[in-house]
Amino acid sequence: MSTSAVLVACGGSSSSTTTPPASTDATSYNTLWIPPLLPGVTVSGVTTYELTLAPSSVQFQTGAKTATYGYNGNSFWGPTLIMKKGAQARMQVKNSLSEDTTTHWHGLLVPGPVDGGPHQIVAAGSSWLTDAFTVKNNAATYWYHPHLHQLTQKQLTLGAGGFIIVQDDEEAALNLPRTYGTDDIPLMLTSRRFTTTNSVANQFQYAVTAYGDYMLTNGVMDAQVSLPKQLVRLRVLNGEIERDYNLGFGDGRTFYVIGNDGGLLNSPVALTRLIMAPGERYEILVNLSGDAVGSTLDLKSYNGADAGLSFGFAGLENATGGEFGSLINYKTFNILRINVSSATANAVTALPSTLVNNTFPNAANTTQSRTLNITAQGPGAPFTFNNVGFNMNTINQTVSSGTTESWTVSGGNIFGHSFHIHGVQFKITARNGSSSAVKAYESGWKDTFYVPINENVSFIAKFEEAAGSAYPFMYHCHMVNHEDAGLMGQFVVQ
Ligand SMILES: [Cu+2]
Repeated sequence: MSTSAVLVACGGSSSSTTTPPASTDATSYNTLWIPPLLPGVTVSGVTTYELTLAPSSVQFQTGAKTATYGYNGNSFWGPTLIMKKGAQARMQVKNSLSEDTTTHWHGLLVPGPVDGGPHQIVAAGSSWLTDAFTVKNNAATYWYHPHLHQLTQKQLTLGAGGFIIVQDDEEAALNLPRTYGTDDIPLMLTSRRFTTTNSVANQFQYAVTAYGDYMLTNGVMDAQVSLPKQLVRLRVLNGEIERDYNLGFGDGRTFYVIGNDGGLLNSPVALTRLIMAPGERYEILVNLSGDAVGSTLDLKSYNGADAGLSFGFAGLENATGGEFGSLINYKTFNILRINVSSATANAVTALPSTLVNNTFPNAANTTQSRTLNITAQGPGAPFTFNNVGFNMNTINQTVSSGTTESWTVSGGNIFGHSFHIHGVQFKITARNGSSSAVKAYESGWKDTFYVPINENVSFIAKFEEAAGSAYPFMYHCHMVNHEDAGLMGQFVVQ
């Protein structure tokens, strides 16, 4: 069976660009928007993905429309890029904004000049075409978003971002749901606050807060979707500025993590709650086979007092507004209303017992260890790594190409954070020094992780993508308000 044929041949939602509908009524629902697919244009064996970032607007609230950014004519977010492992690809980004941007391919194994970090500026009105690269990533869910220093929060808040789905032969050989928009659903989770004139609040560096008041699922408030009575795959991205999610279903049912940021797990992991920090992706399977057609099920985030979370979890603050509050902080809130519909032909109904056979970097080959402590000079002061704020002209770490390193990131005693590193997929080896404290559901390839307050996380990675000082790789907190304020460093691989 051809994965791509199935994936591309799905329903009408994949071929049109639609505007996320508005919601003013929390007791009614709006249809989930499924981003259109962008398979790229293949010439002489190289597939080019063309993106154009432009201003747009969305009727989120009654009254004035909200000014937004979107790629390829979409009013918030962008198309889903489809790539095949082993193929040749290149990216073209046209910037139709009146300000500079960059486009980072979060999780892709590409060299520094292709990575789209803060140095790779696409000036207002100009275009950027990358060199061709080989798609080296495993089948998984990745994403793209702006990464211009001190404007990342603004541009992401306005809606600039999109999914990347990589396919490979191992994934294609498994009996998994993969009909995009039908039983294989991308879900981008975020929230926004609006000003009295319906502008998106919190766009700018040092904004009063990064928390939104209204949940947006694929850019849609109060989203609902019809899903067939069978095994369904959800590709979940925490696309937030700052909020952590603690996902679960309204009836407490067990679901299954099958994939992490950079690939499938060795086998599915059953659970009822899943914590996701900004930037992380988890692919999950939920079994609707036993649900009645016409019944409903809610995907929720359990961020309230009764969820067993501890201080430092972003969104647990007990306030409805202000710098550290939001209307959906410190509570359970809905992410997606699911309406169960009839099963499709050839429905997948059985959970695979095993998935892929991952070979992770060998700890015995580690030649260098590094420690990054998240530090702050006190409440209100920007977070830094090892007391050094980000500087575009400072290379903070030098990694020897082809070597395996062990990094430990310590979260500090102020807040929990989300750590992301460019240019590699890694394996989490310990939490607080304990390998057994690594959760089974995060045992796969990762590029982003949650580091709770007063805890540390260790990982090993083999650094095989090159990056020089002109276009170095970044490591940073993926709470982009923290990143913009300086919780970022850069490294070369040479
Ligand atoms: Cu942070």
